[in-house]
Amino acid sequence: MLAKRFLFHRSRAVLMFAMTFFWLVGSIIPQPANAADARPNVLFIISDDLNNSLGCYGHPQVKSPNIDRLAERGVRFNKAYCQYPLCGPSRNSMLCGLYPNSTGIHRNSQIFRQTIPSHHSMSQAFRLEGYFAARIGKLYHYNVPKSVGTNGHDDPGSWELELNPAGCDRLLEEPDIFTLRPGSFGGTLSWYASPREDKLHTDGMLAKDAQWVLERCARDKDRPFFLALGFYRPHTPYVAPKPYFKHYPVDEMPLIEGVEEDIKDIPKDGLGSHKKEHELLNDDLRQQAIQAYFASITFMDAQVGHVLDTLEELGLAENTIVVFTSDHGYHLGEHGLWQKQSLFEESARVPLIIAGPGVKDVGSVAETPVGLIDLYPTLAKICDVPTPDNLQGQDLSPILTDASQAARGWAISQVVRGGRGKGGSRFGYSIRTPRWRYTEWSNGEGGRELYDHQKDPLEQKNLAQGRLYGEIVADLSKTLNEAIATTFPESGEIPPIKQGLWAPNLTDP
Ligand SMILES: [Ca+2]
Ligand SMILES: [Ca+2]
Repeated sequence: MLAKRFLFHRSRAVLMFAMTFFWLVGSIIPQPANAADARPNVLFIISDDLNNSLGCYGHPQVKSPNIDRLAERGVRFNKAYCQYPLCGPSRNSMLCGLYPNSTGIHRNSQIFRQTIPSHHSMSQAFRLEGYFAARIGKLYHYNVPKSVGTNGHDDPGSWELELNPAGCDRLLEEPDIFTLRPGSFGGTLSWYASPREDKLHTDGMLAKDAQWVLERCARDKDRPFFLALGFYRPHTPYVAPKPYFKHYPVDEMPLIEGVEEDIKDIPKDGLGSHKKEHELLNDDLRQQAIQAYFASITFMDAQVGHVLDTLEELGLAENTIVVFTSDHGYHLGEHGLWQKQSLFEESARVPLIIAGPGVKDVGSVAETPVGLIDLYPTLAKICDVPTPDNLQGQDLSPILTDASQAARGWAISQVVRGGRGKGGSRFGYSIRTPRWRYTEWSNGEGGRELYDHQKDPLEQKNLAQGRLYGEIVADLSKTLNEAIATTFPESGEIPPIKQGLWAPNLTDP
C-alpha cells in the first residue's frame, strides 16, 4: 500500500512539476503574432531493444495490432538498419544524423556533447525553428532499469520538457524478477509476469503522460510539436502484466535448431557478442525468455495504441507525422546468440514505419535498404526545418511518395570488439544491399562473411570463402570500404571524448 501510494504521489509530483515547467516555458518563449502554425507536428516513437517480431513484419506469433494499424496508414520500411546495434551509440547516431564514427560515441553512458558539443541534435533543430520539443522516457541512452525515472544520459539541450515516469516494474517488482545473474536485470536475460495492471507500469505511465502532453498541444496550436516517446519494453527485464503472457504458451515458443553446425563458418568476432551467462540457458528457460519478450512487445504495442488513439481523438492525426522504430534489433537464439551487438540481420535490422503528412504511398512497403541515420534529414525535409550541413543520412521523403523508389542502395552497421586494454579495439562493419549482407572484421583480417538473402534469409551459409563468390566479395568489399569512408567527419578523425564537458551524472535516483 505504501509503495502504491509512493507511486501515486511520485507521478503526481512529476506531473505538477511538468505543468509548472510547461507553463513557464510557454510564457518565456515569444508567441508568433498570427496563431496556428500549420507546419506538421512530429510524434517520434521508439521502442527499446525491439527486433522485427511484429505482425506487420510477418511474424507468425507476435500480436502487435496497434503498430500494424500504423503501418496500414504509413510506409513500412522492410530493410531498415541501425548504425550500431547498442542503445547509446545507435541513439546518439540517429538523433545527431551522423554515423558513430562522426559522433565519436561507440559505447553506452556517453553523450555527443562530450565529443561534438555544438552539433544540433534533431529535436534541437526543430526547437530552433519554433517547435515545442518534448521527451518522455528513453531517447538518449538510459541504464535500464536502474536509471528509469531519471534523466539517464540525456541531452537537456534537445528538449523543453522532459518527463521520466517510473512504475512498479522499476520501483516494486525487482525482488520478484527471475534473472540469469542474481541482482542484475538490465544486461542480463530476466523476466516477470506482473500481477499489476498496465497503468502502474513505466510504459503505461509513459502513454498517460504522452496523452497529457498531447491534450495541451491540441489546445494551443500556436506552435507545432516534436514529441518523442521512448518506451522501455521489450528491453530486459521483460516485465509485463500477466495477461500479455497468455498469448504465448511457453511450449509454442520457437527454438533455434542446428546452432553447432551453423557457427562453424562464422569468424570469432562475428560471435563476439556471446555472453558466458547464456550457457546457463536450457530449452525451458529459452522458451520462457521468448514468451516474456513477446509479451513485453504486445504490452508496449498496447501503450502505443493508447497514444495513437489520443492523437486521433484530439484531431491531431492528420497533421502529425508519426515515426515508429527501435534502436536496434535483438537475437533470440539465432547463431547461439541472445540480445544485441552482433552484425547479423536480427541484431542490425529494426522496424521502421512513417505515417502522416508527407506520406502518399499509404499502406505500402519499401524494400530499399535505409538507416536510422536517415530519419533526421527526412523529418526536417517534410517540416521544412533547416539542418546542419554535415548530416550524413539521406532524405527518404521521395520513398514516402513512391515506396518503389530506390535510396542510396545500401545501409551500413558497425560494432567495436575488444576493449581499451591489451590488443585495443577491433572494428567490424557490415553492409546490407537489396540482396546481400557482407561483413568485414578488422578490414578482413579478422574474417569476412557473405550471405545471400535471396536464398538464405537466416544467414546460415557464409559464402565469403567460396571461390564462386570471389568477384561478389571483391565488389562488395569495395562498396563497403567506400561506404565506411562516408561515416567519418571531414577531418577523417573520430572525435575524441573530451573530459569535463559533461559533468552532471543524472542517472542514479
Ligand atoms: Ca536498446
Ligand atoms: Ca553458418
